Amino acid sequence: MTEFDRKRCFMQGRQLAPELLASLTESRLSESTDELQDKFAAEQYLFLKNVFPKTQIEAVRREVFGRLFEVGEVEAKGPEGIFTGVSHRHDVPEGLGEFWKSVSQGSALRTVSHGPHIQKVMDRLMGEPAVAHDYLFLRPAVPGRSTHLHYDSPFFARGSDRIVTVWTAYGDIPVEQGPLLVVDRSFEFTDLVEASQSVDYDSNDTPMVQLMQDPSQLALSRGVQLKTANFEAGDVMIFSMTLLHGSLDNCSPNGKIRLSSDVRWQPAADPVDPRYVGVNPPGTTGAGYGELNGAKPLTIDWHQR
Ligand SMILES: O=C(O)CCC(=O)C(=O)O
Repeated sequence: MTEFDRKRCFMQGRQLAPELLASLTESRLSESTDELQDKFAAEQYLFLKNVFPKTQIEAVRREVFGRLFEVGEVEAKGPEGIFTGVSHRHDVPEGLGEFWKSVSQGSALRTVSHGPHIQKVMDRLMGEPAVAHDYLFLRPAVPGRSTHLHYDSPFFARGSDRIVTVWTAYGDIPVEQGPLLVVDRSFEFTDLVEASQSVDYDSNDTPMVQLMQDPSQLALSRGVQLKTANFEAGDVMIFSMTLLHGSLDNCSPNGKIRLSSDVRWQPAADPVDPRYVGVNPPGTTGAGYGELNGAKPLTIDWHQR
């Protein structure tokens, strides 16, 4: 396991207290299904190492950064993913939403995010046939971007109550480049969990569900740790709707973009929220792929929800 530098973890410009930080528990697909299911039940997450081969991850980087190169956002067509600091994305004739839909439906990306390998993993972990939502949240995070702490349940309050998030690292993402962070045992914060479960987020008028509180203060007051890791290309985090999570600030000094996707999976036997299904999924608020942070030119700040 690569230890991470606890002094290099920031969220929204605030340095996280090094003594509150700890490593995510690592898991591997070579462990037995029982072991993996027990670990998920105990911690409500699985940090699965090396799920996808580097060649497939590289293909995703080439595909996505190739599209961002077309709109002037990255320096080269290849897999490097270095932000230029400018964007011509507003000029695409099809509009921002259609542009982002086509990037989000790229074949190399979908081969990883929705392909037979992850399908087998999710069938196995769920212990029954699983299905992925078609709607995919692709996140190219330039330096300065991060996601505030939140639970996912408000966005997936319809359909199945057994949904999980599958977050995939498309490239090495050391802590200074803004990987995922979870608040350990936050499924036990009954007040916060119940508050999040009372919200069915469906429009921009829904009150904000992200927590603006300093993550270190929150962890300190609840007596828990903040867990993250130096993610490697092809690592996957699977977590429940009742685990508080966000992402670290991307602090790359050379403009390296953090690339990840998150997709929801659920038992196929359960009803699926129609907002997240199909070639033109409406998305959380009905604005399709255009409502996502990823749909914004990389020069524009992310919204909070
Ligand atoms: O990648 C991020 O910045 C946030 C991911 C997230 O919130 C999620 O996967 O639910």
